[in-house]
Amino acid sequence: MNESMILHHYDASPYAEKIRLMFGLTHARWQSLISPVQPPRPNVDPLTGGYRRIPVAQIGADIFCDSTLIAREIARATDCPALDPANVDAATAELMSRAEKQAFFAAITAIPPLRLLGTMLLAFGPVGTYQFAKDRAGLLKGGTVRPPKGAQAQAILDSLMETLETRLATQPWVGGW
Ligand SMILES: N[C@@H](CCC(=O)N[C@@H](CS)C(=O)NCC(=O)O)C(=O)O
Repeated sequence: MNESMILHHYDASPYAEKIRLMFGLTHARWQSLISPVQPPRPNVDPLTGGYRRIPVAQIGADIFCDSTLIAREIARATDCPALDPANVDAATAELMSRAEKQAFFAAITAIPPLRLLGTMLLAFGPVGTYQFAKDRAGLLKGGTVRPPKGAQAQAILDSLMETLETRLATQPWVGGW
């Protein structure tokens, strides 16, 4: 990349981790700007005009909202077309969709509630945990997504892991070339 990308992100974001791994794989130069885990995010809110997801990337005055667009930009800038989600085969696209939709929620709801609470209390403290839970509950409110719970969530994760195991048994990459 000529001009390095600024990534607005936070450690625990799996979507941001996907992008951080792409930086590592391509040896791209990038700059990190850590955001709070929930709005308000004074560092990024003025740039995104209401888009509230993480990660967000910035190159000069250009802002990239959504990890698919960010991945495409990294693929273009580093001449690594295999990283462009538009270039993956149908089976890999299906796997990505499972990982980013069902498994994204299942990874949280498969954790026993008390353990999840303990983890959040350690990470955010009591007030932060209340604020975080309220924020995320608000995100789901009124939406059509109903996260899987308990055994159902675990089954989704197990099935994803099984698919990954099967693929990696015969090829060095989960997808791409
Ligand atoms: N389609 C988006 C989804 C990103 C997403 O849902 N990110 C989570 C964090 S991993 C998020 O923004 N959660 C709410 C928040 O942080 O405000 C993408 O691919 O970038």
